[in-house]
Amino acid sequence: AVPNNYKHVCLFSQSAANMAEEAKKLAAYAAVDNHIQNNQVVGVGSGSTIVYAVDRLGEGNLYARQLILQHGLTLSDLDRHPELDVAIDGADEVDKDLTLIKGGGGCLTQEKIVASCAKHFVVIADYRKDSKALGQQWKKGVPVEVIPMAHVPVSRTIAKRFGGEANLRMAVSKAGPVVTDNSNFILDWKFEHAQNWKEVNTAIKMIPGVVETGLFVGMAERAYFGMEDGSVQVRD
Ligand code: ABF
Repeated sequence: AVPNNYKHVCLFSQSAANMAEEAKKLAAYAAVDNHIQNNQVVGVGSGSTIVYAVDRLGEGNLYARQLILQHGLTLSDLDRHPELDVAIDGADEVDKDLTLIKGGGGCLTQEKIVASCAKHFVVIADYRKDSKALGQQWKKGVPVEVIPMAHVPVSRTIAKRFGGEANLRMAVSKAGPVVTDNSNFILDWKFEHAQNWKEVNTAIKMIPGVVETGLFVGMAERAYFGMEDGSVQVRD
């Protein structure tokens, strides 16, 4: 038998999950409605929030819709469209300066490339991603994509120079490390205190073997947060 208090816990978490899903949708719809016009080339990332943005794109007679129909979920690629009108993506954490932690899903490098190719980069997130200081929400730290043979020296260098620890991300099955779309590994750097994120991002990128970091500094121009009360907050 399931104890009564357990049922209450289940009910509560279910409704919290629904609220977060609704918040993701609000943010995604607001971003698409405010930033996307017909015949624009739109970059999208990964995660569960961006799915709502693609849904919204599909409702109109937009270029992305035609591409979705023609090519399944592959919208296009940067060979054909190296310049994007807008990129929309989720994030693991967004601070007051629009500095982001991304890469919880391991796609940080491709997402950063896509964002860098866009004239406008817009973030969509539910209220849980809004952070007064990076590290408060996303407890797993900053993801860093590394060349597999370099993961040990890179991990040691990051810990020595910036403090904390950088751990190899393992597959849920624990069978081995997570392997990215680029055939690399991910280190999750759990930092101990706030840093100058711009400087740290540059410094980590200079370590031989580092491909990219999940720190997005000075890239997002606006974030839409879906809130618990059904409103959308905008941060520029
Ligand atoms: C991508 O998806 C990643 O950079 C980020 O880690 C994650 C956010 O996922 P979700 O929208 O499911 O919270 O944007």
